[in-house]
Amino acid sequence: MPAPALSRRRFLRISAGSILAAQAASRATSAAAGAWSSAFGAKPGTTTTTPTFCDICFWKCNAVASVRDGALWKIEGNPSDPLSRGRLCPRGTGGIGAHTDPDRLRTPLIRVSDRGEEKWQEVTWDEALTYIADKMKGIAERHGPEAMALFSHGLGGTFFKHTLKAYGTPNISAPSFAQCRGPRDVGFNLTFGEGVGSPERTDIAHTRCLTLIGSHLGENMHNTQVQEFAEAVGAGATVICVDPRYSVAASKAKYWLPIRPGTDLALLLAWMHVIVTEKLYDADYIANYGYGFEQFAAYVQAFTPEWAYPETGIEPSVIRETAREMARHRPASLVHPGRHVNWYGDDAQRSRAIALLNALLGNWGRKGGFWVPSFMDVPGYPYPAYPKPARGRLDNPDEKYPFADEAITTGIRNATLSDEPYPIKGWMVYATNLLHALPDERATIEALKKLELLVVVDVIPSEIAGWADVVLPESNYLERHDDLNVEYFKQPFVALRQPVVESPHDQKPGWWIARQLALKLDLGRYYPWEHIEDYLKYRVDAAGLDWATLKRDGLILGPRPPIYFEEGVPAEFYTPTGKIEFYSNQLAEHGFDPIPRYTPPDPGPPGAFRLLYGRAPMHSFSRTHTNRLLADMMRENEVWLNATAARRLGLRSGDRVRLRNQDDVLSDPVLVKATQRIRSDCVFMVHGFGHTAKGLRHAYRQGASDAGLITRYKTDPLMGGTGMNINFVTLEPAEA
Ligand SMILES: Nc1nc2c(c(=O)[nH]1)N[C@H]1C(S)=C(S)[C@@H](COP(=O)(O)OP(=O)(O)OC[C@H]3O[C@@H](n4cnc5c(=O)[nH]c(N)nc54)[C@H](O)[C@@H]3O)O[C@H]1N2
Ligand SMILES: Nc1nc2c(c(=O)[nH]1)N[C@H]1C(S)=C(S)[C@@H](COP(=O)(O)OP(=O)(O)OC[C@H]3O[C@@H](n4cnc5c(=O)[nH]c(N)nc54)[C@H](O)[C@@H]3O)O[C@H]1N2
Ligand code: SF4
Ligand SMILES: [Mo]
Repeated sequence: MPAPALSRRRFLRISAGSILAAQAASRATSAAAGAWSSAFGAKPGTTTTTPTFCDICFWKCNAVASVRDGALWKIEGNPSDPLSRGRLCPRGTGGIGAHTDPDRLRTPLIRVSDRGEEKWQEVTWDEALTYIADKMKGIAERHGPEAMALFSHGLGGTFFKHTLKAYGTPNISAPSFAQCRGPRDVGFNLTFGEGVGSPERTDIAHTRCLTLIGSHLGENMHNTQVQEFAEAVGAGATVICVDPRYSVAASKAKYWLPIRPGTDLALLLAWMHVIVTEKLYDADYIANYGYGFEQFAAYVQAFTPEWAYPETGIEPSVIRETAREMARHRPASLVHPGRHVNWYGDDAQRSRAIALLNALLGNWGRKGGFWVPSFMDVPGYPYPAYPKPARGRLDNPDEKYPFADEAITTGIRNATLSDEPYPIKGWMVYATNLLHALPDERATIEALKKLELLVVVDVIPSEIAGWADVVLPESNYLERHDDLNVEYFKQPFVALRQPVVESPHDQKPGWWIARQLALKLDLGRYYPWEHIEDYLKYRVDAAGLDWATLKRDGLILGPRPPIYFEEGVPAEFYTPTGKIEFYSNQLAEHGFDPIPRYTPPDPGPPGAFRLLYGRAPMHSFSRTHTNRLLADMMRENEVWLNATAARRLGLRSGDRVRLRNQDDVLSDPVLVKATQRIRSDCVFMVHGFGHTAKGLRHAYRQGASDAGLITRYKTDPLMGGTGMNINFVTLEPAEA
């Protein structure tokens, strides 16, 4: 386990009393917007609207869904929502297509042939859940309940986590740590004593200078961030965009730095060198709040822009100019911490360097930098205590990764493959397509083959569902309740997801599935409530909030508390020294570099391109490609290839190629996009395409899968994250 100080987090808590005024205000808004009523039992010719929150990604924008003549008609942003501010992203608006998707899972299925052959028998819920419960009881008897693991992504997993904890396993994990934001939060935690959270605590709206290191806002469609980015650009903020690719964000930038991939840490050290040697940093802020600045200042002396130039390919004059520009605007100068940061295996240290650069700008707790979030105090449900597992978590044996403060998905996979530190016999997988989300698909398949039980809860017949023994079809987010969203934000709120329309077939909500499974496992005492509304109402009442108001408005806002040091938020840092740690004793004690050190990336085989990947505005991960509305805007992905390199290879835009990686894995055919918008040492593709599950009729073999080519990864020694930008490909023409 990490040192206790590392995971210590304190936030402002907002009590129920202070909310009453805000509630009155929100009632006024919703009365003006017309009262929202339930769509169930709606008469023909009528339109009903129901507030809920979106689940096409994890941003959880509050939305208002309209049902006209009994059919889902449109979904819009909820005007009183601080996240969406009344506007959804294209994916949220296209959520209708998730409800009407003809490829959806319709009934529970049990496998009737070999794993992965996707041959099923339709069964009743009772048959499916009895089958699973019997298998789980057998696993618990023979191997202990810790031999079941749960992979679960998103809020919908709440009740599966509850059932699995009641069953007695500590092995619960999500790809959001070791495949997404883990290194960033560890790097910031080591520096400021807190992570950046989700939604990120970045004050993009008020910044005067925004530095983006790969964060491709505009393609990365996290709603609030994109809106604030547009505002900042509109207000004339300087944008510095560091990306090997001319991203949408780069097109808004004053400076585009097309960096050699994998060398960002060299650039960060050189920027810090300039800011320190030219004394451009916030000296008072550092004197008050910094620890180990002298050692840090001495350390960065060596990293001149001239040193960084051959590494990064960025001219020394540009490094100096951008460093000065950044410093000129401090503290309203923000170096975005990014989100998906598992790139090269040194990611926690790169993220720590980003944190240190921000610290030099004196922007933590300051307007235009990082605000301090708060949340409303909503008590949990008073369940009986969970049984104490006989064996601890197995994803990080002997604390090999001492700063991993969440479970490591790939650690559970390793344990499944090696039976060390103890065997894993069953996986339950909720809302995560592990074959697209985890690197090294072959290792995942090997692990799946070893299992005694694989249960997948999904909404479409995804690749991971194709390997399951039992597939459970969940009601879509527009058709169900989930747990409350108690949001940590600059303006805290509590939000309700509630059904807008009925499930079209025999799908069931997650809470119902998890509860029925618990009953079959003789764990009924963990579900004293019968319907989720009883559970939700309990929590809302216990928080002193009004259930009827929440149902009607979809969210209850707390008052906007102070969010900056200058507004009176105490400047506290929850590191071991209570200061911003320019020098980290914790890291030194564990044998790591106390100040980040740069190691050049592996250049890869001659003639090969580094494989980079990212987002498209109209798709989420691997989950939206059967959504007919979203697929209409983008049916397949392309491989971005530098135009000069394309000419050399005799390729043109619109040609179809296959990508072959360093381990001889060949992709499906994919269109070439020959463009000057990318460096000549890398290619780029949008993640999540190239589906191979046969039930995904509309998405089947459309485009190519980046995940399939990510056979290698480099593990972050601090926290176990999987750096995935270390694969290389060559291109060959696809046969007609
Ligand atoms: N190669 C590669 N790997 C990556 C990434 C990458 O860019 N490239 N990105 C990484 C990042 S940043 C992240 S956050 C992760 C994301 O990883 P995941 O969260 O696993 O993302 P998806 O691939 O969309 O898989 C989600 C699955 O949940 C299902 N689903 C959708 N809605 C529901 C629902 O309401 N109920 C249920 N039960 N299931 C539902 C979808 O059909 C899909 O099968 O992937 C990581 N892995
Ligand atoms: N539309 C849409 N939006 C999303 C999502 C989605 O699925 N769809 N997913 C959400 C989630 S969970 C996440 S984590 C985020 C991920 O989005 P972000 O955190 O913004 O970005 P990444 O996926 O890390 O990075 C992709 C960008 O990094 C660049 N890049 C690659 N290698 C390097 C490098 O070595 N150095 C530098 N400087 N840049 C490099 C790529 O060219 C690309 O522009 O997006 C979120 N928003
Ligand atoms: S950012 Fe888009 S997809 Fe994500 S929750 Fe908001 S509207 Fe939905
Ligand atoms: Mo992510």
